[in-house]
Amino acid sequence: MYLIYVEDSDYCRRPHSSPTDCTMTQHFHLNTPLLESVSMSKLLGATVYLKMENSQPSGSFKIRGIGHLCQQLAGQSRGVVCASGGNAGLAAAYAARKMGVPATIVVPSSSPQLVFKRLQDQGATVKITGKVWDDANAEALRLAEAEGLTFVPPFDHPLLWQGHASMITEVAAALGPGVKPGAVLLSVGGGGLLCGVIQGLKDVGWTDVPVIAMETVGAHSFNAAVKAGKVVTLDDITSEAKCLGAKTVCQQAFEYSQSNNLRIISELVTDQQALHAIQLFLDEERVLVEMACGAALAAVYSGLILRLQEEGRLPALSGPLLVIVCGGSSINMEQLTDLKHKLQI
Ligand code: PLV
Repeated sequence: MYLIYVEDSDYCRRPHSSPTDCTMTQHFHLNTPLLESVSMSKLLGATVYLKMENSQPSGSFKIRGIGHLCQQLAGQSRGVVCASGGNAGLAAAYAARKMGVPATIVVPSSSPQLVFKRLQDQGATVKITGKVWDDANAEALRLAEAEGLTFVPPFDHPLLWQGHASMITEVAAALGPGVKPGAVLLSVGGGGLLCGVIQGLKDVGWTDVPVIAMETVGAHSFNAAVKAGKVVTLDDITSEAKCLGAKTVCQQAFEYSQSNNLRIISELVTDQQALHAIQLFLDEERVLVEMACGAALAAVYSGLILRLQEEGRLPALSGPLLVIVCGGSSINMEQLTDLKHKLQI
Protein backbone atom coordinates (compact mmCIF):
# COMPACT_ATOMS: atom_id res chain seq x y z
CA MET A 1 0.00 0.00 0.00
CA TYR A 2 2.72 2.49 0.98
CA LEU A 3 4.83 1.72 -2.07
CA ILE A 4 1.93 2.40 -4.37
CA TYR A 5 1.41 5.81 -2.81
CA VAL A 6 5.10 6.68 -3.02
CA GLU A 7 5.04 5.85 -6.70
CA ASP A 8 1.88 7.90 -7.07
CA SER A 9 3.58 10.90 -5.50
CA ASP A 10 6.55 10.57 -7.82
CA TYR A 11 4.13 10.59 -10.70
CA CYS A 12 3.44 14.22 -9.82
CA ARG A 13 7.04 15.15 -10.61
CA ARG A 14 6.97 13.77 -14.13
CA PRO A 15 5.88 15.95 -17.05
CA HIS A 16 2.13 15.80 -17.58
CA SER A 17 0.07 16.10 -20.69
CA SER A 18 -2.00 18.75 -18.91
CA PRO A 19 -1.12 20.81 -15.84
CA THR A 20 -4.13 19.47 -14.00
CA ASP A 21 -3.09 15.80 -14.25
CA CYS A 22 -1.44 15.83 -10.86
CA THR A 23 -4.23 17.74 -9.12
CA MET A 24 -6.94 15.59 -10.62
CA THR A 25 -5.58 12.16 -9.96
CA GLN A 26 -3.27 11.99 -6.95
CA HIS A 27 -2.77 13.14 -3.42
CA PHE A 28 0.29 13.31 -1.23
CA HIS A 29 -0.96 11.76 2.00
CA LEU A 30 -1.12 8.11 2.98
CA ASN A 31 -4.00 6.07 4.31
CA THR A 32 -2.58 5.73 7.84
CA PRO A 33 -2.91 2.71 10.12
CA LEU A 34 -5.69 2.52 12.68
CA LEU A 35 -4.18 0.66 15.63
CA GLU A 36 -5.80 -0.63 18.78
CA SER A 37 -3.90 0.51 21.87
CA VAL A 38 -4.04 -2.26 24.42
CA SER A 39 -2.47 -0.18 27.19
CA MET A 40 -4.73 2.84 26.67
CA SER A 41 -7.78 0.58 26.38
CA LYS A 42 -6.87 -1.00 29.72
CA LEU A 43 -6.46 2.40 31.34
CA LEU A 44 -9.77 3.69 30.00
CA GLY A 45 -11.80 0.50 30.35
CA ALA A 46 -12.90 0.93 26.71
CA THR A 47 -11.36 0.19 23.33
CA VAL A 48 -8.99 2.89 22.11
CA TYR A 49 -8.02 3.23 18.46
CA LEU A 50 -5.04 5.30 17.37
CA LYS A 51 -5.15 7.00 13.96
CA MET A 52 -1.42 7.09 13.29
CA GLU A 53 -1.00 10.40 11.50
CA ASN A 54 2.61 10.50 12.71
CA SER A 55 3.33 8.07 9.87
CA GLN A 56 2.43 10.58 7.16
CA PRO A 57 5.33 11.48 4.82
CA SER A 58 5.91 14.90 6.42
CA GLY A 59 5.49 13.52 9.96
CA SER A 60 2.01 14.82 10.76
CA PHE A 61 -1.60 15.01 9.57
CA LYS A 62 -0.84 18.41 8.01
CA ILE A 63 0.03 16.91 4.64
CA ARG A 64 -3.62 15.92 4.13
CA GLY A 65 -4.93 19.48 4.04
CA ILE A 66 -1.82 21.24 2.85
CA GLY A 67 -1.17 18.71 0.10
CA HIS A 68 -4.76 19.16 -1.05
CA LEU A 69 -4.55 22.96 -0.92
CA CYS A 70 -1.23 23.06 -2.79
CA GLN A 71 -2.59 20.82 -5.51
CA GLN A 72 -5.60 23.08 -5.91
CA LEU A 73 -3.82 26.45 -5.70
CA ALA A 74 -0.12 26.04 -6.42
CA GLY A 75 0.08 24.02 -9.65
CA GLN A 76 1.27 26.98 -11.71
CA SER A 77 2.84 28.86 -8.80
CA ARG A 78 6.26 30.51 -8.88
CA GLY A 79 6.63 29.42 -5.23
CA VAL A 80 4.71 28.79 -2.04
CA VAL A 81 5.17 30.52 1.31
CA CYS A 82 3.94 29.18 4.64
CA ALA A 83 4.34 30.39 8.22
CA SER A 84 4.58 27.50 10.58
CA GLY A 85 5.54 26.22 13.99
CA GLY A 86 7.13 23.44 11.93
CA ASN A 87 4.73 20.79 10.74
CA ALA A 88 2.59 22.82 8.37
CA GLY A 89 5.85 24.07 6.88
CA LEU A 90 7.16 20.54 6.48
CA ALA A 91 3.96 19.53 4.73
CA ALA A 92 4.12 22.57 2.43
CA ALA A 93 7.81 21.93 1.68
CA TYR A 94 7.09 18.27 0.95
CA ALA A 95 4.16 19.01 -1.35
CA ALA A 96 6.08 21.79 -3.12
CA ARG A 97 9.10 19.52 -3.67
CA LYS A 98 6.87 16.86 -5.19
CA MET A 99 5.27 19.49 -7.44
CA GLY A 100 8.61 21.00 -8.43
CA VAL A 101 7.71 24.38 -6.91
CA PRO A 102 10.07 26.35 -4.59
CA ALA A 103 8.98 26.68 -0.94
CA THR A 104 9.78 29.40 1.59
CA ILE A 105 8.88 28.54 5.15
CA VAL A 106 8.79 31.26 7.82
CA VAL A 107 9.24 29.93 11.36
CA PRO A 108 9.33 31.77 14.69
CA SER A 109 12.54 31.67 16.72
CA SER A 110 10.70 29.70 19.43
CA SER A 111 10.48 26.59 17.20
CA PRO A 112 13.14 24.03 18.07
CA GLN A 113 16.36 24.20 16.03
CA LEU A 114 15.87 20.67 14.69
CA VAL A 115 12.85 21.89 12.70
CA PHE A 116 14.96 24.32 10.67
CA LYS A 117 17.21 21.50 9.52
CA ARG A 118 14.29 19.21 8.67
CA LEU A 119 12.76 21.97 6.57
CA GLN A 120 16.05 22.52 4.73
CA ASP A 121 16.31 18.77 4.12
CA GLN A 122 12.91 19.02 2.36
CA GLY A 123 14.50 21.60 0.06
CA ALA A 124 12.79 24.65 1.57
CA THR A 125 14.24 28.11 2.10
CA VAL A 126 13.86 28.77 5.82
CA LYS A 127 13.33 32.23 7.25
CA ILE A 128 13.24 32.79 11.00
CA THR A 129 11.04 35.73 11.94
CA GLY A 130 9.56 36.86 15.27
CA LYS A 131 9.04 35.03 18.51
CA VAL A 132 5.76 33.21 17.91
CA TRP A 133 3.83 31.87 14.93
CA ASP A 134 1.69 35.02 14.59
CA ASP A 135 4.85 37.10 13.93
CA ALA A 136 6.06 34.62 11.33
CA ASN A 137 2.65 34.66 9.68
CA ALA A 138 2.75 38.43 9.23
CA GLU A 139 6.07 38.02 7.41
CA ALA A 140 4.71 35.17 5.24
CA LEU A 141 1.76 37.34 4.19
CA ARG A 142 4.17 40.17 3.35
CA LEU A 143 6.37 37.85 1.27
CA ALA A 144 3.38 36.42 -0.59
CA GLU A 145 2.32 39.94 -1.54
CA ALA A 146 5.77 41.31 -2.32
CA GLU A 147 7.07 38.31 -4.29
CA GLY A 148 3.88 36.97 -5.81
CA LEU A 149 4.09 33.66 -3.93
CA THR A 150 1.17 31.37 -3.17
CA PHE A 151 0.27 31.79 0.49
CA VAL A 152 -0.29 28.47 2.27
CA PRO A 153 -2.19 28.99 5.53
CA PRO A 154 -1.40 26.34 8.16
CA PHE A 155 -4.89 25.97 9.64
CA ASP A 156 -7.44 28.51 8.39
CA HIS A 157 -8.77 27.52 4.96
CA PRO A 158 -11.69 25.33 3.74
CA LEU A 159 -9.37 23.38 1.40
CA LEU A 160 -7.26 22.37 4.41
CA TRP A 161 -10.31 21.18 6.30
CA GLN A 162 -11.49 19.25 3.25
CA GLY A 163 -8.09 17.55 3.05
CA HIS A 164 -7.96 16.77 6.78
CA ALA A 165 -11.50 15.32 6.63
CA SER A 166 -10.13 12.34 4.70
CA MET A 167 -8.76 10.90 7.94
CA ILE A 168 -12.31 10.36 9.24
CA THR A 169 -13.45 8.81 5.96
CA GLU A 170 -10.55 6.38 6.31
CA VAL A 171 -11.53 5.56 9.89
CA ALA A 172 -15.12 4.90 8.81
CA ALA A 173 -13.88 2.54 6.09
CA ALA A 174 -11.50 0.78 8.50
CA LEU A 175 -14.11 0.32 11.26
CA GLY A 176 -16.71 -0.95 8.81
CA PRO A 177 -20.47 -0.48 8.76
CA GLY A 178 -22.24 -0.21 12.09
CA VAL A 179 -19.18 0.78 14.14
CA LYS A 180 -18.93 4.39 15.21
CA PRO A 181 -16.45 5.98 17.62
CA GLY A 182 -17.76 6.85 21.08
CA ALA A 183 -15.68 10.04 20.98
CA VAL A 184 -12.81 11.60 19.05
CA LEU A 185 -9.77 12.97 20.87
CA LEU A 186 -7.53 15.53 19.19
CA SER A 187 -5.27 18.56 19.71
CA VAL A 188 -6.11 22.14 18.78
CA GLY A 189 -3.60 24.74 17.64
CA GLY A 190 -5.15 27.20 15.21
CA GLY A 191 -8.15 24.88 14.84
CA GLY A 192 -7.55 23.40 11.38
CA LEU A 193 -7.44 19.82 12.60
CA LEU A 194 -10.64 20.34 14.58
CA CYS A 195 -12.43 21.88 11.56
CA GLY A 196 -11.21 19.04 9.33
CA VAL A 197 -12.35 16.35 11.75
CA ILE A 198 -15.78 18.01 12.11
CA GLN A 199 -15.97 18.17 8.32
CA GLY A 200 -15.12 14.46 8.20
CA LEU A 201 -17.71 13.61 10.87
CA LYS A 202 -20.28 15.46 8.76
CA ASP A 203 -19.17 13.62 5.62
CA VAL A 204 -19.75 10.20 7.22
CA GLY A 205 -22.85 11.16 9.24
CA TRP A 206 -21.20 11.02 12.67
CA THR A 207 -21.97 14.55 13.91
CA ASP A 208 -23.38 13.18 17.18
CA VAL A 209 -19.92 11.87 18.17
CA PRO A 210 -18.40 14.08 20.89
CA VAL A 211 -15.02 15.65 20.13
CA ILE A 212 -12.58 16.26 22.97
CA ALA A 213 -10.41 19.20 21.93
CA MET A 214 -7.14 19.43 23.85
CA GLU A 215 -4.69 22.29 24.30
CA THR A 216 -1.90 23.04 26.72
CA VAL A 217 -2.08 25.88 29.21
CA GLY A 218 -0.24 28.76 27.53
CA ALA A 219 -1.34 27.77 24.02
CA HIS A 220 -5.06 27.74 24.80
CA SER A 221 -6.59 30.09 22.22
CA PHE A 222 -9.56 27.76 21.57
CA ASN A 223 -10.35 27.28 25.25
CA ALA A 224 -10.07 31.05 25.81
CA ALA A 225 -12.50 31.68 22.94
CA VAL A 226 -14.99 29.10 24.24
CA LYS A 227 -14.84 30.65 27.71
CA ALA A 228 -15.14 34.23 26.41
CA GLY A 229 -17.96 33.36 23.99
CA LYS A 230 -15.99 35.02 21.19
CA VAL A 231 -12.65 34.69 19.42
CA VAL A 232 -9.94 36.24 21.58
CA THR A 233 -6.19 36.74 21.14
CA LEU A 234 -3.80 35.48 23.79
CA ASP A 235 -1.12 37.92 24.98
CA ASP A 236 1.65 35.40 24.45
CA ILE A 237 2.38 31.72 23.90
CA THR A 238 4.00 30.40 27.06
CA SER A 239 3.59 26.65 26.45
CA GLU A 240 6.38 24.45 25.12
CA ALA A 241 3.84 22.95 22.69
CA LYS A 242 4.92 25.51 20.09
CA CYS A 243 2.96 23.86 17.30
CA LEU A 244 -0.24 24.58 19.22
CA GLY A 245 0.91 28.17 19.55
CA ALA A 246 -1.47 30.29 17.48
CA LYS A 247 -2.53 33.27 19.59
CA THR A 248 -5.95 33.33 17.90
CA VAL A 249 -7.98 30.28 16.93
CA CYS A 250 -9.70 30.35 13.55
CA GLN A 251 -13.27 31.66 13.40
CA GLN A 252 -14.68 28.39 12.00
CA ALA A 253 -13.38 26.38 14.98
CA PHE A 254 -15.01 28.83 17.36
CA GLU A 255 -18.28 28.71 15.41
CA TYR A 256 -18.33 24.91 15.58
CA SER A 257 -17.88 25.17 19.36
CA GLN A 258 -21.09 27.25 19.50
CA SER A 259 -23.15 24.87 17.35
CA ASN A 260 -26.03 23.07 19.03
CA ASN A 261 -25.67 20.21 16.56
CA LEU A 262 -22.12 19.37 17.63
CA ARG A 263 -20.61 18.31 20.93
CA ILE A 264 -17.11 19.80 21.36
CA ILE A 265 -15.51 19.63 24.79
CA SER A 266 -12.54 21.98 25.23
CA GLU A 267 -10.01 20.92 27.87
CA LEU A 268 -6.50 21.85 28.95
CA VAL A 269 -3.48 19.98 30.25
CA THR A 270 -0.19 21.34 31.55
CA ASP A 271 3.06 21.08 29.62
CA GLN A 272 4.21 18.59 32.26
CA GLN A 273 1.21 16.35 31.55
CA ALA A 274 1.79 16.59 27.78
CA LEU A 275 5.46 15.70 28.21
CA HIS A 276 4.65 12.83 30.54
CA ALA A 277 2.19 11.58 27.91
CA ILE A 278 4.89 11.66 25.21
CA GLN A 279 7.13 9.53 27.38
CA LEU A 280 4.39 7.03 28.19
CA PHE A 281 3.41 6.82 24.52
CA LEU A 282 7.03 6.15 23.59
CA ASP A 283 7.27 3.38 26.19
CA GLU A 284 3.88 1.82 25.45
CA GLU A 285 3.49 2.30 21.69
CA ARG A 286 7.17 2.74 20.73
CA VAL A 287 6.42 5.95 18.87
CA LEU A 288 7.89 9.40 19.54
CA VAL A 289 5.55 12.36 18.99
CA GLU A 290 5.87 16.05 19.81
CA MET A 291 4.27 18.14 22.56
CA ALA A 292 1.38 19.24 20.32
CA CYS A 293 0.34 15.60 20.09
CA GLY A 294 1.15 14.90 23.74
CA ALA A 295 -1.66 17.31 24.67
CA ALA A 296 -4.24 14.91 23.21
CA LEU A 297 -2.58 11.76 24.54
CA ALA A 298 -2.48 13.30 28.03
CA ALA A 299 -6.29 13.28 28.14
CA VAL A 300 -6.11 9.49 28.37
CA TYR A 301 -2.94 9.10 30.43
CA SER A 302 -3.84 11.79 33.00
CA GLY A 303 -7.28 10.31 33.64
CA LEU A 304 -9.03 13.39 32.24
CA ILE A 305 -11.44 11.37 30.08
CA LEU A 306 -12.53 9.25 33.01
CA ARG A 307 -13.01 12.45 35.06
CA LEU A 308 -15.14 14.01 32.30
CA GLN A 309 -17.32 10.93 32.38
CA GLU A 310 -17.59 10.96 36.18
CA GLU A 311 -18.57 14.62 36.06
CA GLY A 312 -21.26 13.84 33.47
CA ARG A 313 -19.60 16.11 30.89
CA LEU A 314 -18.82 13.24 28.52
CA PRO A 315 -21.38 10.45 28.06
CA ALA A 316 -20.34 6.82 28.60
CA LEU A 317 -18.59 5.78 25.39
CA SER A 318 -20.97 4.00 23.02
CA GLY A 319 -18.06 2.91 20.82
CA PRO A 320 -14.26 3.00 20.74
CA LEU A 321 -12.35 6.16 21.60
CA LEU A 322 -10.65 7.45 18.46
CA VAL A 323 -7.36 9.22 19.20
CA ILE A 324 -5.91 11.34 16.41
CA VAL A 325 -2.17 10.83 16.82
CA CYS A 326 -1.32 14.04 14.99
CA GLY A 327 2.43 13.31 15.24
CA GLY A 328 4.88 16.14 14.65
CA SER A 329 8.55 16.44 13.73
CA SER A 330 9.67 18.92 16.43
CA ILE A 331 11.02 16.12 18.56
CA ASN A 332 14.05 13.86 18.88
CA MET A 333 15.89 12.36 21.85
CA GLU A 334 17.86 15.56 22.46
CA GLN A 335 14.73 17.71 22.37
CA LEU A 336 12.99 15.27 24.70
CA THR A 337 15.86 15.55 27.19
CA ASP A 338 15.82 19.37 26.90
CA LEU A 339 12.08 19.43 27.56
CA LYS A 340 12.52 17.19 30.60
CA HIS A 341 15.07 19.62 32.04
CA LYS A 342 13.03 22.70 31.19
CA LEU A 343 9.82 21.29 32.63
CA GLN A 344 11.58 19.53 35.49
CA ILE A 345 10.21 16.07 34.96
N1 PLV B 1 0.77 23.12 13.89
C1 PLV B 1 0.79 24.26 12.99
C2 PLV B 1 0.42 25.53 13.65
O1 PLV B 1 1.40 25.99 14.53
C3 PLV B 1 2.13 24.32 12.27
O2 PLV B 1 2.49 25.36 11.81
O3 PLV B 1 2.74 23.30 12.13
N2 PLV B 1 -0.52 18.69 16.06
C4 PLV B 1 0.59 19.04 15.41
C5 PLV B 1 1.74 18.08 15.37
C6 PLV B 1 0.67 20.29 14.77
O4 PLV B 1 1.77 20.63 14.11
C7 PLV B 1 -0.42 21.18 14.85
C8 PLV B 1 -0.42 22.51 14.18
C9 PLV B 1 -1.56 20.76 15.55
C10 PLV B 1 -1.58 19.50 16.15
C11 PLV B 1 -2.80 21.59 15.66
O5 PLV B 1 -3.38 21.74 14.43
P1 PLV B 1 -4.24 23.03 14.06
O6 PLV B 1 -3.33 24.20 14.05
O7 PLV B 1 -4.79 22.69 12.74
O8 PLV B 1 -5.26 23.14 15.13
C12 PLV B 1 1.09 27.23 15.16
